Amino acid sequence: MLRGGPEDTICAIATPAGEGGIGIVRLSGSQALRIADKFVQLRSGQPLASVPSHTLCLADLRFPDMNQTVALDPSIPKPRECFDEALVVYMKAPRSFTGEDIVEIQSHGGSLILSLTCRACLEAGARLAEPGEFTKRAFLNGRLDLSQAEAVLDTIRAKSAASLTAAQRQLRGDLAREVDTAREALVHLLAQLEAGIDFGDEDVDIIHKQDLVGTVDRVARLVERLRDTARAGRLLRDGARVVIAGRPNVGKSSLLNRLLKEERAIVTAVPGTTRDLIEEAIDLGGVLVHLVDTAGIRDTEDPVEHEGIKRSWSAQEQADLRVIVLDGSLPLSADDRRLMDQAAEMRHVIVINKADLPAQVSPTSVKPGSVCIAVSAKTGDGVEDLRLAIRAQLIGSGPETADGVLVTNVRHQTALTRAHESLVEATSSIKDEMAAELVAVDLRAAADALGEITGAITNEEILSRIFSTFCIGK
Ligand SMILES: Nc1nc2c(ncn2[C@@H]2O[C@H](COP(=O)(O)OP(=O)(O)O)[C@@H](O)[C@H]2O)c(=O)[nH]1
Ligand SMILES: [Mg+2]
Repeated sequence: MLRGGPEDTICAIATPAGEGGIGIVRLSGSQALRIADKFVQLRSGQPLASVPSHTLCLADLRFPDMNQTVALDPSIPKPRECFDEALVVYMKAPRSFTGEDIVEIQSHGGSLILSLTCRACLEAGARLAEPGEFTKRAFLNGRLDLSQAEAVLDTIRAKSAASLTAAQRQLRGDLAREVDTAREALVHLLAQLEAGIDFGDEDVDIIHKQDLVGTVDRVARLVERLRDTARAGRLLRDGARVVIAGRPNVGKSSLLNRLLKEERAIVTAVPGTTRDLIEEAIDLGGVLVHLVDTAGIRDTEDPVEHEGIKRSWSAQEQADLRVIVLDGSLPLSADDRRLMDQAAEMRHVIVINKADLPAQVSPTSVKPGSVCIAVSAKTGDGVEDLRLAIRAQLIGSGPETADGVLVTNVRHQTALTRAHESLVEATSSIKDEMAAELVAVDLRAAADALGEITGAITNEEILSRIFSTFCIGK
């Protein structure tokens, strides 16, 4: 079978495996109509080609009397009779997802029906699509830039409202627009600089140093702002790990249960009850959070508890945020201090629990500069404030996360970092009165790094790395 040719007409089952009310097989390429015509018979008796584009038509699916044996699953005999009825739509190029002629066949969602439909496509001359090939064609045909193509996958995989919003913004081209603005400013500068280089530096001063510094600085700040959204963006996309830590019996497991709104972890008055890590996901205002309850930190002789405490420390190290729980009805201990000190350099929230009991710890007496919330896991008081505090610590509450562009993709983040480094280099070269050629090299590197994000600069290796992570049929 031929592989990889962009001129082939490709087909794939576009709906997930298993049974469903409907299932869709997609055909894309110049031969889509001709191939569909071989096994799709419209009830109206018209040929599919004569129906206006983007119109759903009722049709029967039936194998023609052909003897080819390009079998998808040869163990299944080909039915002689019509094997399903379907709604079929033809989308004429370029007004389709891929920018090519597309035929979508919406049959009943049984795996046998869908594989027979695919088999009919193959026998009529299509080949099976590679993972992500439809989206790759959309990119190659200019329907999407690379960041939008990646957003297709993020959209499909989104598990929380916030990650879906970020993916949708990217899919609509918000990131691409910002990146393009920055890149175009650099390309414009480069043209001016290169003109200056060509004329020699004596009498034609095409661009003033002040203008040059000003533009590079403006672009550097834009790139830096985008890059700095990446941490929050990644947390929004993948979810955050929040680890609840503290001494035994301060109420960590009670707090986990409160946040989950279910009795997930065992709560007892016996210190050292929780020994293994307990992990559950919650939705914190649209942000997916993996909450982890841990063993209480103390000195112990018990080998099982000791292992649990080791796991608690390593979970704390890997956390995006630590919630350090104190028992507010008892004076602070050395272990409490140690936990807070260890968390100081990381994102953390301090919780003074058992606020329903007479207080021995006041918020002002704990760590200055730390966010500190009084709650009662028993009554639920303060738990809502804690939710808000955790969310704010994770993704901030600034305008950039509220409605701006978020960088959620590591590939974009590293490209932005490289672009920024080159711009910093360029700035210092300009200030040091270096030759224009040297400045141009850095500006070119920055422009190219930005171009990688949208795919203005790309190569087959980058493309296959990106699209191979897609599912077949997307
Ligand atoms: N009065 C009061 N008791 C609490 C509160 N939170 C937890 N406890 C009690 O403290 C004990 C230890 O709770 P637990 O959640 O198992 O603590 P952990 O060892 O930190 O996981 C249990 O008897 C809980 O009922 C609270 O907010 N107020
Ligand atoms: Mg516990």
